[in-house]
Amino acid sequence: MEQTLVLLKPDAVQRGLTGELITRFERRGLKVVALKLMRVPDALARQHYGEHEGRPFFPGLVEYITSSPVVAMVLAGPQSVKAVRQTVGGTDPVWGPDDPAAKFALPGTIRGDFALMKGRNLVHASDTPENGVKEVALWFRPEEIVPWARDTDRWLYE
Ligand code: IDP
Ligand code: MG
Repeated sequence: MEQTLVLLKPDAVQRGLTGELITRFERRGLKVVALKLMRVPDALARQHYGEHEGRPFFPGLVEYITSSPVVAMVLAGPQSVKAVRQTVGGTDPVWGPDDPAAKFALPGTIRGDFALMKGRNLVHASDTPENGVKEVALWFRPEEIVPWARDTDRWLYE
C-alpha cells in the first residue's frame, strides 16, 4: 500500500490541534503505520526542505520547523499521497476568485479550515509517491514502520 510522510508542524502542536488533525486523516480511511513526537534537528530540516534552499522564505521555514516539536507520521492507503494532499489543501490558506485554485486551500481542507498564512500552514505532506518513499526513509527507521491489518480495511478498500 502506498505510504506518505505527514508532519504536524510546530504550530499544530502548539495550538493543540494534533488530535483533531490525526482524526481527519483517520476518518478519511488512511492508516497510521508510524507516529512520533520529535524535535527536528537543523540538518534534517535543511535536507527535508532542500528543494527550497535559496528561496527568500527558506531561513524562516527552517526556523519554523525546528522551533518546537513536530508530530511525524506515516500514513498508508490507496493513492495515499494524493488523498493526503487533498485533505491538507494547497500551500496558501487564503485566496480570492482570481487566484489559481491548486495553489490554495479550499474550505473543508485542513489548511482552509485552520490556517491563515503559508508560513504557518500546519501540515507537511509528501507531494509524489517517489518523494513519499524518500521522505519516509528520511524521517523513520525501517523498524519504526508498523504494518498492521485493520478490521475495517474491507469496508474502505474495494
Ligand atoms: P507544500 O507544503 O504545500 O508542498 P511547498 O511549496 O513545498 O508547499 O513549500 C513548503 C513549505 O514552505 C510550505 O508548506 C510553507 O510552510 C512554506 N512556504 C512556501 N512558500 C512560502 C512563502 O512564500 N512564504 C512563507 N512560507 C512559505
Ligand atoms: Mg512541498
